Amino acid sequence: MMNRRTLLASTLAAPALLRATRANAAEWTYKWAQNQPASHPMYLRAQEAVEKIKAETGGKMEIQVFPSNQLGSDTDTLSQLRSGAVEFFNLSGLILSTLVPAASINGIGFAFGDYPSVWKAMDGELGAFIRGQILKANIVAFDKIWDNGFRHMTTSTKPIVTPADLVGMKVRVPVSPLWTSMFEAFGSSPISINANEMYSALQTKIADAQENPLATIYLNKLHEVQKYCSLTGHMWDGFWLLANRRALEALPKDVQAIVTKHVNAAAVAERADVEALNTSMKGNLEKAGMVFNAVDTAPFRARLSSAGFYKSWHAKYGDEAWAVLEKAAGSKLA
Ligand code: X2X
Repeated sequence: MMNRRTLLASTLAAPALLRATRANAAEWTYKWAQNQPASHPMYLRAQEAVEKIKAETGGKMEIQVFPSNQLGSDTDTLSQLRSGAVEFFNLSGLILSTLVPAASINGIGFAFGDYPSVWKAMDGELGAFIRGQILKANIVAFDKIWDNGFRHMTTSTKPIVTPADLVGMKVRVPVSPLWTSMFEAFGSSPISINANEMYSALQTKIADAQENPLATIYLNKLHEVQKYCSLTGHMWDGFWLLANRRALEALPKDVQAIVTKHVNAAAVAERADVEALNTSMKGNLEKAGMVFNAVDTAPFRARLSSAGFYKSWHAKYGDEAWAVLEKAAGSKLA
């Protein structure tokens, strides 16, 4: 509540504040959209980056970060990024694949077994290949992809122990042909739902299961509507930081360089934060009542194989892209 004294103080302070704002009037005011809540390192590190960008450009470049899909679902925000209504957007390459088909390739089931191989691939040849494809759609992907994590199954009904447990299960998946295809290969009934409607879809039992990294599960409170977590680690997924190309190139080169430097550094810091969270969140989720089980992944991978999943995606991406993926994965994916 404002009493007389604070009211007076704020009235007196106002002119000085106004002057300060005018002196530092931003020349560019851009929007940066994300789908995770403000408690997620993706938001915290983005916030840090925009403050550094503002300081280093003397207040000329002002970027506002919008967490929790405040500007719309991922599908909507991708349209806004293309039109220029939103200038920056963290988006899973798998969802971006509705526009840039090759962008889902890192999500192929069981391609990566650990973080070092993920970063080697995404900071190396595979990531460069994907960013090249994204640029063809007039969208710029900054070099360093942000971590979402290795994805695990959660359900409200039963633990997933063998591939047979997935048969017939209504699984919420993000809006992406790769996800649908993968859960069809498992014999599930995948339902495409954007992240901003995931909680309510699970709550109302439109879906009985979903899959996400532990940090994302916890920070989105999915333990409130899911009981079991089965550590399948069936794929790794990250968030590219995308920029509308026209908006980025409208900035002077030195401002572009400042933005690039800080967002890439933020991504690298976010990776460490999320990796730590993805380890520590198991305890938090258990305390919240979630029941965990370890999973032998070999039969799941064999199931994808026998369902023709690898063969059909190899054909879709083409030999060249598939060779880059297999090289990064360090094994044949068939
Ligand atoms: O929608 C999801 O499940 C999420 C949050 O992991 C993605 O952005 C792909």
